[in-house]
Amino acid sequence: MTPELAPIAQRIETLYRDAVDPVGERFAFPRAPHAGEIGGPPMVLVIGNHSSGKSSFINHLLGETIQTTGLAPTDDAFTVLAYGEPGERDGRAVASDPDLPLEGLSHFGPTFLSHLRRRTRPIPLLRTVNLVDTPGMIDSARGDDSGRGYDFTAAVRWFAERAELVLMFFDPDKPGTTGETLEVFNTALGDLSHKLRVVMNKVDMFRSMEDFARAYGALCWNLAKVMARKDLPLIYTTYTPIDDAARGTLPLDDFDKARRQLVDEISETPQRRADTMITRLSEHAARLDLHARIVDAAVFDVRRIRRSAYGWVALAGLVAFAGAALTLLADPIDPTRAAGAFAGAAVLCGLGALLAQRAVHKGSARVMGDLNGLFERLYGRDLLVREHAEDLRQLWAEIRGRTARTLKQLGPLSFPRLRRRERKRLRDVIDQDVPALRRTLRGGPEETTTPEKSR
Ligand SMILES: Nc1nc2c(ncn2[C@@H]2O[C@H](COP(=O)(O)OP(=O)(O)OP(=O)(O)O)[C@@H](O)[C@H]2O)c(=O)[nH]1
Ligand SMILES: [Mg+2]
Repeated sequence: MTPELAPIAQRIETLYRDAVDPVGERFAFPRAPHAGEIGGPPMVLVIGNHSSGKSSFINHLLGETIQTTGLAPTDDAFTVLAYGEPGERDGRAVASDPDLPLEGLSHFGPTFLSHLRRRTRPIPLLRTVNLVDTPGMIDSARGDDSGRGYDFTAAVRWFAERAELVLMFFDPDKPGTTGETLEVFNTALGDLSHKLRVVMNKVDMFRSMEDFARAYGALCWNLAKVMARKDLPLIYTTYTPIDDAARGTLPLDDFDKARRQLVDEISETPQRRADTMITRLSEHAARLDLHARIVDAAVFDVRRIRRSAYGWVALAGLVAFAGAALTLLADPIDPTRAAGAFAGAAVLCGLGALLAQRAVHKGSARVMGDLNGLFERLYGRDLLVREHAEDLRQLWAEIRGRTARTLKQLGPLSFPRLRRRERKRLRDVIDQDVPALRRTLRGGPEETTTPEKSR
C-alpha cells in the first residue's frame, strides 16, 4: 500500500479484528482475506505468448534491465518483482516465508518452485505495485501440463486470483491463440475477465495500416472464439520503445498514448486494490451477518423444541412423582404401593426422556432441512421491498450451502446466540464504516455517514 492508503488498510484490518472476526469465529464462518493480503502492495500479472514482449515491457516500466529478453523462448520462470535492496531469492525460500504473500505456492510442487523467484530492486514503482513476469505460453501437444512438469494453468490462476490487474500480451506474429493461451482463458481467467486487459504489442513492427488491421482483426476473432462473454476486454495496441528493435512504418503517436494509458492503469492499481478490499470487507460482513442470523434462528428453534419436549417430560415426571408421594402419604404404614408408584414414575421419566430426545432430534432435522423457510420467515419484511429482495436472495444463494454444512457438521446446539450488540456492530460496518472508508479513499470528509444500501 502507498503511504496515503496505509491508514485505510489499517482501518480495514481493525474492523475485521474488532467487529467481524469475533462473530465469524463464534459462528464458524471462514475469514477472507488473509491479514497479510490487506497491507501488501497489489500485484500486476503479465502473461502471454513467448516473445510477445512481456519482459521488455516490464524493464521499460521499471526503467532498468532486470528481466532477460530475447527472441527465442527466453525465460521459463515466474518472477515476482518487488521493492527492496537489490537481491534475488529462489522459489523454495519465498514460498516458505510467512511474511510474504506467496506461501500458498508450495503446493504446486518442487518443479514449480524451481521455476519461481523473487527479485527486489529499490525502484519507486515497486513500492506500490508488485509485478509478476511469467514464462511465455507455448503450443504444446503434450496435454495438461505442457511438458512443464507442473500445472502451468493452475499456477497462472493462483496469481490471477490475487492480482489486481492481469495483462495478456500478444504480438503481430501470433495474434491467434496458442494451446496454452486457450487453456488459460478457459480455466484460469474465466470469471476474472473484469481484471483482464489484452495488450497487442510490438505494433511498431507493422509496415502498413492494412497489416495492422489484419492482425487486430485476427486477434479479436481468436479472442471471441475462446472468451465466454460477448464483449471483448479492453485491448491496448502498443509497443515498447527498444533502441535496436526492427521497425515498421506506421506513425506511432497513438500507440505511445495507449502505452501511457496502460502505465496509468498500472499506477492506479493501489487505489483499485483499496477499493477491492473495502468491497470485500462489505461483502464478507454482509454474508457473515446473514449466516449468523440464520444459524442464530436455527439455534433458537432447536432450543425451543428441546425446551418444550423436556418441559413436557419434566411436567409428567412431576405429576407422577407427586402422585407417588401422595400414595405414600395416604398409606405410610405399607410403602409397597408407594414404591411401585415411584418406580412407575421413574420409568415414565426415563421413557419420556427417550421420547424427548427423539423429538429434539427430529425437530432439529426439520429445522435444518428447511433453512429456506427460515430465511423467508426471518427476512419476510425485507423481501417485500423488491430491489432489496433480489440482493438478499442472491446473498442467501451464495452462502446457503456453506451455512447448511456448518450447521450439520457442528450441530445447532453447539452454537451460541447472536448478541444484539454484536449484530449492531456488524451492521455498522456495512452501513457506516464502509461508506466512510470509501469517502476517505476519494479524499472526502470522513465524519458524515450515509448508510450504504444494506443487504
Ligand atoms: N519491435 C519490437 N520489438 C520488441 C517489442 N517488445 C519486445 N521486443 C523484442 O521482442 C523480443 C522478445 O521480447 P521479450 O521481452 O523477451 O519477450 P517475452 O514475452 O518476455 O518472451 P518470453 O520470456 O520468452 O516469453 C526481444 O528481442 C525484444 O527486443 C516491441 O514492442 N517492439
Ligand atoms: Mg520474458
